Amino acid sequence: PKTIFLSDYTPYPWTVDSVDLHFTLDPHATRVRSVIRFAPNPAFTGETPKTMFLHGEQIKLISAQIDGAALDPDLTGEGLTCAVLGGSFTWESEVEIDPANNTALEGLYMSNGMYCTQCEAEGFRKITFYPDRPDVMSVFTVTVEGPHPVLLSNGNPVVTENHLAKWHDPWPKPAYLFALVAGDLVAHSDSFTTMSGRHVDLNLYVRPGDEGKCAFGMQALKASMKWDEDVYGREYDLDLFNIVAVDDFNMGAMENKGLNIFNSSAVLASPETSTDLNFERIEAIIAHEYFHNWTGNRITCRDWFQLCLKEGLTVYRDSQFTSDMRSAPVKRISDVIDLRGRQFAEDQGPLAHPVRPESFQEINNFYTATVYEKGAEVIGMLKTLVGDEAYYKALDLYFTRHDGDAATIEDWLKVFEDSTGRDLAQFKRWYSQAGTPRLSVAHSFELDTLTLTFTQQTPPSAATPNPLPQVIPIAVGLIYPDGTEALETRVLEMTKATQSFRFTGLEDEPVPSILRGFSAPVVLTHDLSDADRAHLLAHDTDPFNRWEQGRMLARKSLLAMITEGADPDPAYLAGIHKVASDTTLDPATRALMLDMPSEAELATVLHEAGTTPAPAAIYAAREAMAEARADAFADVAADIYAANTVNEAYQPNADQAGRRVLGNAMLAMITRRDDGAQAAAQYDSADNMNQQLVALALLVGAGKGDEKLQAFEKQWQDDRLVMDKWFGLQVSKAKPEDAAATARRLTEHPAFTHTNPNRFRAVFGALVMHHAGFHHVSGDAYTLLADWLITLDPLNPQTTARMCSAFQTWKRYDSDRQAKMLAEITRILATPNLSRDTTEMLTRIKG
Ligand code: DPP
Ligand code: ZN
Repeated sequence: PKTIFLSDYTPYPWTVDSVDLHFTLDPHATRVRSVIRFAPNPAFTGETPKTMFLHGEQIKLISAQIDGAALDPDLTGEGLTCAVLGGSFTWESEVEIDPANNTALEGLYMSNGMYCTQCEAEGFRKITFYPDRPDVMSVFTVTVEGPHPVLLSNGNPVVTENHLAKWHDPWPKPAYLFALVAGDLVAHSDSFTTMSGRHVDLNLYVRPGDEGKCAFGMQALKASMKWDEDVYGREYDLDLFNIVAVDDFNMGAMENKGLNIFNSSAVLASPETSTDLNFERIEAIIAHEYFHNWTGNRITCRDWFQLCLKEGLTVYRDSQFTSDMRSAPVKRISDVIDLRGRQFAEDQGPLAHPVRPESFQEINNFYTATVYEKGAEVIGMLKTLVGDEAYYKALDLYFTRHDGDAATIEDWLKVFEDSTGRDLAQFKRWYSQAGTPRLSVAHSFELDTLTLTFTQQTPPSAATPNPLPQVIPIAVGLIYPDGTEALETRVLEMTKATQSFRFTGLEDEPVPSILRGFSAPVVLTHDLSDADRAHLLAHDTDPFNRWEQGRMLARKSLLAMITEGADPDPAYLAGIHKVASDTTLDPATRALMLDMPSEAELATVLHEAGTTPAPAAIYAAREAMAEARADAFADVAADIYAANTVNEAYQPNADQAGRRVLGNAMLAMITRRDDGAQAAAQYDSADNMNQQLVALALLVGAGKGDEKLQAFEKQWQDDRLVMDKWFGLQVSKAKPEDAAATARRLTEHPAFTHTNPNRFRAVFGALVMHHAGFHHVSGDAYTLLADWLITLDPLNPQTTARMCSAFQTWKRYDSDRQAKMLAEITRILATPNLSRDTTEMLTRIKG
C-alpha cells in the first residue's frame, strides 16, 4: 500500500464549478450519470497538466465524454486518466454500480431494502468518477429516480414527482458530504425558526415501526440549533434539515449537508428501549453532526490530515453543549474517564500519532480518540489560555475569514494569533507531537511563599522520537488547612521543560489543587500525602479535582492490592461512604465518586509505572474491592437505593438519570448480599430500559440471570437495538474464563450477523472491552477475535480494522500473552488479499 504524506500536498489543477448527478436506482445495476464542469484553478501554480486523473473504485464505466467527444480513458483499480486540453471543459459520464453487494458500507449501499450513502472519507469514488478530495468543493444538483416513496439528497428540493426527485444544494461542498437516501420511510416532522426568522422544516426519517422512537432526537436537534445560535451565533442555512436512521452503518453518524445519516443506535430512542446513557449519547451525537454544519461543512478541511480541524472543534462544541444541557462537572469527569481509558492507551502504544498525523495509508484508520478527543482537549486548552472572550472573538473571525474554505490547522491558529496577538508557534506542538506529556510537580513553603516547580517530559514514540516541551495551561487553586480558599483558580502557563511559580502573601501553608478541571491532557504526578488528598476531597472548590482526589485514593488502593496483595484501604472506603451519603451533593456527583477505575485504566497506569499488568490480578482486585464496598455500605445501601428511586414518569434528563445511577450503584452492592432478590424485583417492575437492563446485568453478573435473559430475549427479539444490548451484556458480564466461550456461543445464535456492524460490535466490542476476559491466559479470545476479523475483512474492512485496535496493547503484557497475540496478528496479516485498512492497522500495531 502507498503512504500519503502531508508534506506532499498540492492544489488540484482545476476547480469544479458545478456537478449534476442523475441516479436511476436498481439494487444490482444502479446507473449514475454525471455532468461536471471543470475550470483551471487559479491557485494551481504549476504547468497545466495534459491529463486528468479522476478517482473511481468498484464502478463500471459505461461511457465518458469531454465537451461531447467520446473518450476511452485508461482505467486502473483506483480511477481513470484521460487527456485534456487547456481551459474549461465539461466532463460527462455514465457508470453502473451494485449497491446490493456493497457490504463495506462505503459509497451507495443498501440496508434493509433502503438505499443510503456514506462518503466520508473516500466513499464518493465508489459512486462515480470524481476528484474525490475535500479541497475540491462544488455546487451539486442531484436527480434520483426510483420506485420509492422517499427520495432524498442534499440541499433543497426542486422537483418532487412520483418516483423522481430533484435536489439542489446551493452551498459548495466537497464530495464527502454528498448523500442520497431512497426507501419506504416515514417522517417525524417538526420545524425551527432561526434567529433571523428563517423557517426550517425538520424531518427525522425512519423505517415504518420506528415512529415511536423519534421524539427525543427531534427535541435534541432543535435544542442544538438554538444553542449554536446562542453560543456561537451560527444560524442554519437551508430551508430543510433531514436526518435518516439506518441500521447498517460503520460510524455513529454523518454530517452530510442538510441530510445527516445516522446509525439507528445514535438517533432512535424511547424510554422502553433506551438507557439513560443512550439518551445522553444520542443528544450529543445529534448536536455533534448538526454543529458540523459550520465546523466541517461551511468550513471544511483542505486534506484529510486536517481532520482534527473539524472533529476536534466539533467534539469540543458538543461537549460544551452537553455541559450546558446537563451537568458541566459530570460531563467533564466523564470525558476525562473516557480520555484516559481510550486516548491515553492509544498514545502509549504503537498506534500513537499526533492530533494532526503526517502520513497515512488508509485515512479511515485515523478516526481515532487522538484526532477526536485529544483534538478537543487542544481546543479547550486554547480557550483556557486566551480566555472566553478572546476565544469567541477568534471564532467569529474564523467563521468570517474562512467561510467557504477548505482550511488547515495553520489557518485555524493564525486566526487566534491575529485576533489575540499571541505567538502560537510552540502551542502548535500539540498538533504535531504524539504522546502524552508527563507533568510532575513539587511544592515547598517558606514564610508566606509557596513555590510550585513543574517538570514536563513526553515519552518518545515512533511518531515523535524527539518531543520538545509543550505549552501547558495548568489551572491551580490553593486551599488553606481550615478548608477556605487561599487562591481562586489561576492559570499558569508552562512553556519550559522545568518551571517554577511562586505564590506570596499566604497566611498559612495551603494544599495546592493542581490541574483543576483537567486543564491539559497530561499525566500528572503530584506527591500529595493521603491526608492532603483527603483535605482536597473534602474542601476543593473545583469539582473535577474533588473527584480526582477520590479517584487517586481508589487507584492507589487498587494498585497496592494488585501488586502487593494489600487489603482495600479503609480510609478510601470511609471516604466514599461519607461522600455517597452526603445528601447535600447531587446524586450524579455522588455516583461518580463511587465509580472505580476500570481494569483497562489500571492496566495503563501499571504499564506507565513500568509494571507488567496481570489481567487476572487486576480483575481479582476490583472484585475484592467491590466486595469490601458491599460490606462498607451494608448499613446505608438500602436507604440510599430507596431514597433515589424515581417514582415519577421516566424522563431522560440529568436529574432523573443521576438518581438512577446512584441507586443502581447501591443495587450492585445489595446484589452481592441478597442473592439477587432486589435486582429481580427491579427487573420485574421496571417500566423503562435503563432499570430493566441494569437489573438484568447485575443478575447475569451474579450468575442468576438465565431465566431473565430468556424472558428478555422473548420480549425484545424484534427490536434490533435492544437485542444488541442483550448480546453485549452476556459477554461483558461473563466470568473472565467464560468470556470467549460466551462470545463464541452468541455467534451461533440465529440473530447474530457479522455484516451488521452494530451486532458485530455488540459481541466483539464487549469481548475486547472485557479486559480479563479478552486477555484470559488461555488465549481463546485472541483466537476467536482473529477468526472473525479474517471473516469480516473481505466484507467490511473499515469495521474490521477498527476492531484490530484490541491488539494495540500487546507489548504491555507478559511474554506468553505477547506471543499469543503476536501469533494472531501475524496470522491475520498472512491472509491473502487482506484489506489496506486492516493491513495498515496490524502492521503499525506489530511495530
Ligand atoms: N461522521 C463522523 C463524525 O461526525 C465523521 N465526520 O465524527
Ligand atoms: Zn464529527
